[in-house]
Amino acid sequence: MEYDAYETIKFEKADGVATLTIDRPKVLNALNSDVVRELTDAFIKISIDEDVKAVVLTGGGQKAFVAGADISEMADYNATQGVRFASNGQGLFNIIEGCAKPVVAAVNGFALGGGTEIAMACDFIYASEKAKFGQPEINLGINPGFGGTQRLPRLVGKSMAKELILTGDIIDAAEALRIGLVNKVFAPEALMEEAMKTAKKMASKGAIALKLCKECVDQGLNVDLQSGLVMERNAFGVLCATEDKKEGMTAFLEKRPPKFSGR
Ligand code: CO8
Repeated sequence: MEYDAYETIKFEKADGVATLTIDRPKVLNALNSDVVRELTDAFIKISIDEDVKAVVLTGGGQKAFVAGADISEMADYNATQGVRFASNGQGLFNIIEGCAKPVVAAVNGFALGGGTEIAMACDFIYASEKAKFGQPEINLGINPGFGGTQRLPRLVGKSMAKELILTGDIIDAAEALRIGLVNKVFAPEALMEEAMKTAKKMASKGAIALKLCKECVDQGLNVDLQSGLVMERNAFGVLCATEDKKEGMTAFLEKRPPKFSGR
């Protein structure tokens, strides 16, 4: 797979894991149109790159994951430009959520506004003890426009989401863990290693099973229980027809680790 020569993000690929680093540390990795465009391109390619089985998304430099959408770019937006930027951002976040491969957000510092929003579009979040989360858009006279009003309540519940969105308060990693926004918190120097370890563990599983598990959880949350169960049993039927299912069950019975091919 040929990837572009990106300018605002770094792309690395090793051992089945793609690491994407949003890399504008001078402005705390703020998301401008270029970052949104380059990440969109990278995630579309990752989705069809058979060498990539899992993804880690993080921020460049020591201080930030992403300190939000780029305020200097948005400052002069009119309504049309605002809708376009929000719609491109939402499109990217939908692509991340819908990516066939699991995506771990490794939040290494400030994750504010669009930073919390892009992390929530990933499958789950690991955070450094230095991480800070929040939706401070209310302080700028705007609303979270990259999915925050929708994904945050789904993750932490309606009341907690409203308190964060309506006050603009910033919370630390321990509070984010307590309210269920992040899965685990690590010392800053351990964060990437732990995120990579988990990404590699997922990369060793069957690719079709990973994709269908992810889809059943994500799409199941958007429908009623019975419809979700229909999705689940149909996914089960599909997986019963894969070589990976045969390999997984044969390996169990032969008391050896499975070697999945993704077929
Ligand atoms: N956009 C642009 N530049 C930024 C951003 C940002 N979001 N955040 C930080 N920067 C820049 C600063 O301007 C500064 O640049 P310079 O050195 O040229 O002055 C540099 O990064 C370093 O930042 P600070 O000096 O401010 O660093 P501090 O340690 O003092 O403060 C903070 C760190 C607390 C993170 C502070 O920078 C801050 O409050 N940043 C803004 C946080 C914020 O409000 N984020 C939300 C943005 S809005 C958003 O994300 C909406 C998404 C939906 C968009 C919908 C489309 C229309």
